[in-house]
Amino acid sequence: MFANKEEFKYTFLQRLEMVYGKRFSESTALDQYHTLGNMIREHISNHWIQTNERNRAEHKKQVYYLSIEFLLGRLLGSYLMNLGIRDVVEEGLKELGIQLRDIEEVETDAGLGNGGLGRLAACFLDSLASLDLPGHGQGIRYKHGLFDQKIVNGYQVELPEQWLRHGNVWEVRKEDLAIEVNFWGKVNVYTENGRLKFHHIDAEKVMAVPYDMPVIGYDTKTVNTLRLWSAEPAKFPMNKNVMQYKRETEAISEFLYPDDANDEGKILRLKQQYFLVAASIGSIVREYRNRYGHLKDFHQHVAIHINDTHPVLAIPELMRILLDEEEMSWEDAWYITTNTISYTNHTTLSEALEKWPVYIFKPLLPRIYMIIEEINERFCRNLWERYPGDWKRIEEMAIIAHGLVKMAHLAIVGCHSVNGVAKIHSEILKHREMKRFYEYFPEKFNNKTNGITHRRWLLKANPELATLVTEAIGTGWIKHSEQLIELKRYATDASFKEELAHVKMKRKAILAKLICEKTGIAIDETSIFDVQVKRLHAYKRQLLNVLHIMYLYNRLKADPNFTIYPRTFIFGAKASPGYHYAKRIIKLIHSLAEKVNHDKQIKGQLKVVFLENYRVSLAEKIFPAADVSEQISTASKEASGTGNMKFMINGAVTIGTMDGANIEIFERVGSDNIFIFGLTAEEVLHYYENGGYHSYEYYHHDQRIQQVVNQLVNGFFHDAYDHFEPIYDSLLAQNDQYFVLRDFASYVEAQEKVGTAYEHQEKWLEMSAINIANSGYFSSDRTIREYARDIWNIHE
Ligand code: 26V
Repeated sequence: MFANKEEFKYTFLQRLEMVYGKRFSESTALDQYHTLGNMIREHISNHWIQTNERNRAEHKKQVYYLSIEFLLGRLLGSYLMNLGIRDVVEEGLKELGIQLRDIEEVETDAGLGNGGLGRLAACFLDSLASLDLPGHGQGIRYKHGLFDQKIVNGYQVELPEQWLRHGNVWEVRKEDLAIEVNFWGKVNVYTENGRLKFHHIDAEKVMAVPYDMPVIGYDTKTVNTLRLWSAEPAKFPMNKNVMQYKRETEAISEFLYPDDANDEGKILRLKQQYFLVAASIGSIVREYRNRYGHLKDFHQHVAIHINDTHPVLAIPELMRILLDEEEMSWEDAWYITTNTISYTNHTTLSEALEKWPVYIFKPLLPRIYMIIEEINERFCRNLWERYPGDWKRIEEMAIIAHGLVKMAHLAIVGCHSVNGVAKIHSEILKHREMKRFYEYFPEKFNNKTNGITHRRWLLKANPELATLVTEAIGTGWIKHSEQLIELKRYATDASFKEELAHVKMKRKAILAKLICEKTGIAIDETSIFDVQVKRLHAYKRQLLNVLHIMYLYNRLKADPNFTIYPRTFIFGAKASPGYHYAKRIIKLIHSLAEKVNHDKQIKGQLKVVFLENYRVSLAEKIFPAADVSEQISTASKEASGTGNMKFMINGAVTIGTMDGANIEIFERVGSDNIFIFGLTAEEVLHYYENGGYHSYEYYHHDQRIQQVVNQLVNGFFHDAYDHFEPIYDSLLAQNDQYFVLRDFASYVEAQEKVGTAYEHQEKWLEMSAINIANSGYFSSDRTIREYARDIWNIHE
């Protein structure tokens, strides 16, 4: 089918006409996309079947990565690339008068995630398959992914996302493999043959129907599976309003992160979490029983990884099966469960640490709650033995306390491994956030610094740069990212640097064109492209970036002799729908853009652009064009960051704080090839613990700060009246929790250095090349090898 161009063209045309019942000349890009999709699925189905057969025959240990988010983005392009058939398809289509790129553009992103955690899951799937490891994803098939962002008059408006509107060519519905999930009802406890028995009765049943998607590795025969679960009505209950039951059931897989401000929302979130877990564990166990008959050696053949605490109910759910269905002793069940499951923490922000009220939890999941109570009791008893009389510590560490179930505590107690996602983050977990747990279970804690799939983020997203890299060092880097280090010797090679400059210019021109189409803003392609793209959050400090731009603008206005190297500041960010502060920052960026972009007096030295609806497919167009990567979170707050790695591999130079993985980037490229500023994590944490920071003093003593902060409320932004008052208050009245004013001067200084460095193009290109050369470490292949070796104990 894809052996050569002619064969491809023949099959493609035949299929298209057969399936759509129309002539090729009348077909739309969408018809063509679906035809191509179906051909690819057919093409890989043999490998998919064989991978599963091989896994069974060889009794290979299987890994299941449970995640509430999978931010896959578009799939066509990466399938073509990984299968090595992109050229044949592209050329074949060209002869038919079609651009492959146009077909790729009709695919809607699979945006079943929010940010870093979900994209990491997607990168991990790529690396697992590419390394020939038997690792599969399990998640929820949300009907609507993360909302579509529209900007209206500078304000964010959210629209439901509709990725399934035209169907999903990559999935296979497997109704025969559905799993029944139980909610509500009560538990009958009785004794039979001297054993306590638990019978869950009057439960409301929901059917979990799996949709399988193939995960194709790069240049391998492995095809793993991403299984996404959809909630459907089971048998309609007699005693309930049928419509209500249908609505409530389908709501489970309707939206990613439904608003949980009220109890109704909280119930839905908890339902989603248990739904994912019960369906996943149910199907894993069923398959295992079919193969091995019993679950005694389960942990030797299965590893289950939970991506943050959202799937932490995997612990009590597996216990339930081993206790109630397999009739194991508590000790045996606990041994198997804890040796099967492992956990990654992705944030220390307290608002993201999940705690569920008992009054919601207990009625919704009565048997699961009983098991958690038992886990908690046994754990607290052990603590009492170890720390007799230390009530305070036990209360602090308990899984259930003050009417709340603490999901992170359950995860640490019930897993054999707990890891953070960058060195500093893992250290903060051990010595601060989870200090008590580290003292008790030191052997469980470890670090796995995040990574990205360099195939999507360089080979696919930036073919121009990929070609240049390959011309210099050969193709080995595609499978062995560490070989990128060989580029180091080209960092001083004039002709390589010239080519590098050329590639960057080309990518900047592409982005400039897109910006003009989307926003109407004409930008100077030769200006510095200074980019901050990520979720909008106070700790990520988009505000610091904005205040710096305001300061530059003020200076340019005040002093006609002051000039800067022209800069284009590019933003992309979605704010959580209920996060009003973040939404005001989006408006602020727009108000600033309005002001700056139309001011003739500054002679085009500054431009501000906000790109709407930031998502994976847009990110793939932004990273290749960036000169400067903004990684400016308050030190200690960003667990790792992975955008920083995507910029780096595309040759952007970082301006950033010593936070998350920035620190490890700094360690690799050295202080000459990164712009570091601001407080260190230790200094920030010291302030938090001992006080001593008074933002007003910085405001008072620094004219520049005073001016920009005042401008938030003095009518400078006349289109927004008092809209920015809460931002003003956060900086002064609320004493600037994220140290924006504290780091301002240091940031300005670092930005000046960036500007100067860019003027020395030769040196800048050397920095850029050194960043690319050192990015190999940040491949998710390296991360996954570490998980496989240290946590999952699996082998290729
Ligand atoms: C929490 C919440 C709470 C409110 C509702 C929506 C929502 C969604 C997600 C989360 C957990 C966020 C955790 C997260 O995404 N952490 C990011 O993980 C990346 C991968 O490890 C890491 O690079 C980022 O630094 C970290 O912020």
